Amino acid sequence: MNLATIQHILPQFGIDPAHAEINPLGNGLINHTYKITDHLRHINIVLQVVNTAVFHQPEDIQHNYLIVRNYLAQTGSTIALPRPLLTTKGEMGYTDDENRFWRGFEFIENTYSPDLAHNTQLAYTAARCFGQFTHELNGSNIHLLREILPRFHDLGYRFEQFEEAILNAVPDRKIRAEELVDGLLKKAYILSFFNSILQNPDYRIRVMHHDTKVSNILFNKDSNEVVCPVDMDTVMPGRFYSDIGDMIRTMTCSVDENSTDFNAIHIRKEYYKAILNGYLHEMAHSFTVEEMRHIHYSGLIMIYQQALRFMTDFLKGDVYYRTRYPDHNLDRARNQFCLLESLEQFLKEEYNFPVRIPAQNTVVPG
Ligand code: GN1
Ligand code: MG
Repeated sequence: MNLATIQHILPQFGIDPAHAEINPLGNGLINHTYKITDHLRHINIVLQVVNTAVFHQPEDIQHNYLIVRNYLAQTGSTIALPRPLLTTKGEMGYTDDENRFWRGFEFIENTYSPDLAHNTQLAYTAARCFGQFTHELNGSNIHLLREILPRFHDLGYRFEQFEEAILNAVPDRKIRAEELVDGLLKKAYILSFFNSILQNPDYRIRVMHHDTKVSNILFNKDSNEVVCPVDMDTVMPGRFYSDIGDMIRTMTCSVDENSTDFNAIHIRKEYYKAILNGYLHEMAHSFTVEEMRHIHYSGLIMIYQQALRFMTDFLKGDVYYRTRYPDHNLDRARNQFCLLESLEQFLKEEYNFPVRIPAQNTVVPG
């Protein structure tokens, strides 16, 4: 986003661009986020432009945000989400002439968000934070929440999109991806498990964050305590595997999803356990017996899904994720595939997890 565009928007939020400093914040693949320093009023705000090609109804994001924020506040939760900033017209956001949706938040001072889970303590703390989030929203009315991105973490849907992308692939990309595509097709046992839970009421519909990277948590700079989770764009109804699974995906590996050092990709046992312990510390009593039993499927589902999504985008010619070089999505898919294989290996060794047996009656030890 160029500077002039942002400057042009600032008056909508009551900020004089002549006295404002603009700095990029975070590194999301979908939305752009900025820290705006208003030198006249001596305040900082967070300004975000929501990608409406992905989020067709940004009002729904704001709707869910208010419901969740109010519920947490009313029930005395320690999770206090940033106050949304209204436009000068008193609205929750501003749509510009190019149909981009802009919204603002209070900037919470003296906080930071880690780029990686640098130690197991941090992984544990992050897992507790997202566990607490879902746990404390247990009593809220899930029907009030809108499904912001339909079928977002629906593995069946992601697999369908993957199959469709194979059929219609850009020819030279299809060739470059062939071996990996085959590898991905062979992991469809995870899909069988997924399909088996869909109509089963023992797997509840819960409020899920759906993007549980450690960089989506604010920590206090002095105490290093959690302040709150952020990036609520995908807060909506979901199932047990989403949040813990995405933490396993993003925190158990020593390198991130953009790394091409494929040999370095492996599940770090202590991190896996820290995430499980932290999440279950908050969620164990909320989970049903079935959810607890199949908790180890969480990482498998989420890593497999992300591999399929990156591969799908590669085959379609990079239409969704922001990329920095031509094979970026292919490399990301390979990265996630390596992580998936490492997780399978780890689960087998550590929990004697029978990942290849049809999942329906699988009992997960310990
Ligand atoms: C996207 O933009 P970001 O980084 O918050 C994506 C997530 C993926 C992630 C992969 C709306 O999140 O689902 O896991 O990239 N969000 C959307 O890095 O598709
Ligand atoms: Mg996000």
